[in-house]
Amino acid sequence: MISSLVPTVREATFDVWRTCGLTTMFANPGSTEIELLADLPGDLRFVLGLHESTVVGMAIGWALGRGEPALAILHTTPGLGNAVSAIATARVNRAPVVIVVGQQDRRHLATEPFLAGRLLGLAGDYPVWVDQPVRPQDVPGAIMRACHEAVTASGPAIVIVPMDDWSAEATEPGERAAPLAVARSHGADPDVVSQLVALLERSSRPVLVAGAGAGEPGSWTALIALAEHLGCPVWQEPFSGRAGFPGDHAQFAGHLSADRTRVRAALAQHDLILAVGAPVFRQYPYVAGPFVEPGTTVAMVSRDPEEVHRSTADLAVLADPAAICTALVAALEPREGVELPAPSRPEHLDPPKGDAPLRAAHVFDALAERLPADAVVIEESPSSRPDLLARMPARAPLGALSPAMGQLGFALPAATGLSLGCPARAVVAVMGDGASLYSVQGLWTAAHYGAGPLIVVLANGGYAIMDRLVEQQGGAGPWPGFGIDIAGLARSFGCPARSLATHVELIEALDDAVPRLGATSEPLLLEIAIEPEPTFAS
Ligand SMILES: Cc1ncc(C[n+]2csc(CCOP(=O)(O)OP(=O)(O)O)c2C)c(N)n1
Ligand SMILES: [Mg+2]
Repeated sequence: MISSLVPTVREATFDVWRTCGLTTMFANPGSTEIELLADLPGDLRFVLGLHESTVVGMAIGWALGRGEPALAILHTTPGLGNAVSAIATARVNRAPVVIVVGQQDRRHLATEPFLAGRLLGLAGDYPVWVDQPVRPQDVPGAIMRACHEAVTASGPAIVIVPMDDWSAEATEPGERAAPLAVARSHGADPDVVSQLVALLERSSRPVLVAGAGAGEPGSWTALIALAEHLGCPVWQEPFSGRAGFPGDHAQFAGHLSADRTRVRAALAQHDLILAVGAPVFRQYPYVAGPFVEPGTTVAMVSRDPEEVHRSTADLAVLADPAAICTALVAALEPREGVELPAPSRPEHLDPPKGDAPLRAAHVFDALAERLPADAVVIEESPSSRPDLLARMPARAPLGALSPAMGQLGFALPAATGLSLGCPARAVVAVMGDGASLYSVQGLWTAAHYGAGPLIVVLANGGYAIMDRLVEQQGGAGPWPGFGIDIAGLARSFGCPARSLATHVELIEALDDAVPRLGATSEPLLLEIAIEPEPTFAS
């Protein structure tokens, strides 16, 4: 950064253009683009077109001729409207063009002032990507992402920018939702692999982060091989939809937390982070600041273009994780004697004393001791999720699944579908009592069609996570607790069910049910009374 002053969104955008090689802009401007274009720095070249279809047409020619993305600037509805036929041409001629469209001032857009544009759908579905950044600070990252989107999909990508955004203060480049560089690989292209090899060879303390995208059997095996070759710790990405690495492996460090402060702390001792099958990074509560400590290099590999394009990484690789991991093992010297973290596995919880109630951890420990290594555990127990993940490590591909969209009511039908699809596999859904009520009628289907999952319902009498979250805000929620006879409901749908409250009952029920999993064509629901967790941290 040249000056000590906080750069504006406009200055940060100019830096993005320089990084992306977008220093020539084709434009036909209007009043909504004055803030952007007044007193352009000398290294940015402005080329005026006298109608917007010629603006985009020139950008197409530039992009196709140079084999690089081009930049076009258009003026709200009149400009974008006039350019639509050329935008369609860019799509069909496969020209990567980044189009910045000016918009009226955010502060009175709601009142539809003169030149306020309904821009989002104006070019139809010809653009490969369209974005209206949620806040001014997201504009530079959105334009960088548009460049990646345009190149990956070979077409026009649009970012709509209200005129007052340009003068807003920018955030640090390390907080942009776009990687500095994207490499695209069919299989494991040597020039792409060599970029990752160079980063790993330069790194003295690398760390791997496994994501849901490494959960398929091929990636699972290839990532284990890479981790063992590098001798480095492996974390599971925050709030993952699926395990990408065995939780019982000696190099498994744990599940990353879902806020930036704790992600930074967990990865602080490493100079290189390589996320495999995961974006950088999935979060839950918003916390300001960068994802990593200054000086840390971040790379990621994913087959999902959206994950690649929005990751806050130095290098993002669009490729098959299995192919890349295998190629890295072949290209790198094995590392010996790297210090591994002591994984923070919770102590086994002793049975409750006297009349003390069961806790979720008792259920998790008892299940983990009994389930076969290839069991599928579908987690949907919001307030005890971190404990479940820590106590019930995935040991095989598909060993741990979660509703990645936050949709309660997924685990029960997913367990039914899994049991029907893979009848020889032990399938367990662990659900909150609240969660179970979103899909309890699914038990009828499981019973009727002979699916054999075990449905464990943690009955704590309400929405414990909501209670903990509202307490953290210093308030109280208006939602009541509830005591619903879920085992009774299950029986009414034709599903065998039991209600349990003691450790003895728990052990006896699991000793009976678990050995039959994968061999039974009858579902079973266990409603287990537990006390609500006293605290919650995602
Ligand atoms: C379909 C749907 N509606 C609402 C929510 C919001 N929500 C998240 S957690 C929660 C309460 C969960 O209660 P429960 O399953 O009993 O788990 P506990 O917090 O008690 O562990 C709710 C309502 C959601 N995630 N999905
Ligand atoms: Mg509950």
